[in-house]
Amino acid sequence: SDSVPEEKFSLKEVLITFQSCLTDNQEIVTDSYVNGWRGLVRFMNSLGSIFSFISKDAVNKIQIMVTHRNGENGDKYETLQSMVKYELDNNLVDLQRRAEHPESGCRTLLRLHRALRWLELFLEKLRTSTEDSKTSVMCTDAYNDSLAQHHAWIIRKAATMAFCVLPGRAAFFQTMNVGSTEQVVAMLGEAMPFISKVYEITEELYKQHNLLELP
Ligand code: 1PW
Repeated sequence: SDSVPEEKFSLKEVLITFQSCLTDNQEIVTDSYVNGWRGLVRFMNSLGSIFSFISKDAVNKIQIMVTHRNGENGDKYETLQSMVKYELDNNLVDLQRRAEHPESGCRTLLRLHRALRWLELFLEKLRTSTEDSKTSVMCTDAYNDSLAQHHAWIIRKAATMAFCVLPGRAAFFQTMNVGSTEQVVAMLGEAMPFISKVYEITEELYKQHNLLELP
């Protein structure tokens, strides 16, 4: 199912949404991708108010994608592949600097795509962590290996400060609402391949069209 239940939050439901992103011919369904991100935002918000500054930008980006999808040419945004083709064919992407199309689907999605890599690295660290591992350290390492290189100094500073107050590993696993530590680790083992697959296909799509550095 595409929907994320409102009442009982479970990270498993969120990760499964990313599974439903993929069509039979390996295209990524925009609505499912956006729904996956809605779930991630709810997860971030459940980590405490300090994370709301981080989720705020994701919420903005989600809204931009929804606006494209609900617009006159919404059908062109059905998959990420059709979006890229439509926007490039019609010169709707700022390639050098942000100008006429500061909120293109392509540049907006790229920001979510980069953040998904962070999430992937972080969850993988959590999955293979031990009892004495620190969530703040795992989260910071994942960030420095991915998203940080695309962020200005001030954002990096603020993000790194937010990570410091992440709940410890045990509390963090409880926030996921999946069950025991063993169940969390098993769930992550099942769900991570879907996130990785979605990430890889998007990365390949952007690479093919030379869009990985969009301003
Ligand atoms: C614990 C769960 C972690 C899930 C990953 C969440 C990623 C959230 C994105 C971090 C945003 C930090 C503040 C915003 C920075 C923006 O400048 C930046 N946006 C992103 C998503 O990286 C770049 O967007 P911009 O300024 O080029 O429009």
